[in-house]
Amino acid sequence: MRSSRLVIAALAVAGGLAAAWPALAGTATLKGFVGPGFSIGTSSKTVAAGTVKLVVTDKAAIHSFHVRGPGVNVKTSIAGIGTKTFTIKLKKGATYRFFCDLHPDELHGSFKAT
Ligand SMILES: [Cu+2]
Repeated sequence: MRSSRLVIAALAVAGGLAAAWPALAGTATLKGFVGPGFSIGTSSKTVAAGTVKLVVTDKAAIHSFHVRGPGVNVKTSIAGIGTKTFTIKLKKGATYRFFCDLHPDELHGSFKAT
């Protein structure tokens, strides 16, 4: 009785790992930055649609990095600095805008999911 339960638990763990593995391998990475000074940008103007790891480096205590578009609305804080990673899901053909919440007219840009 006891050993059969262990086997079932082990099979469930192995199945879970197998399911998670291909998703991790296929995840694209997009880098975003804001600061120092009045600068904002991303590592690319286009990124593959689907699950994307967005790594934002926020070097300014007066800016945020805010990304908005279909199904996505993530941001760093204005006062905070440092690196923050978001897992976002991009829709094919959609345009995503990024900007600073405090200076949206000066600091903004966009990228497209292809
Ligand atoms: Cu700002």
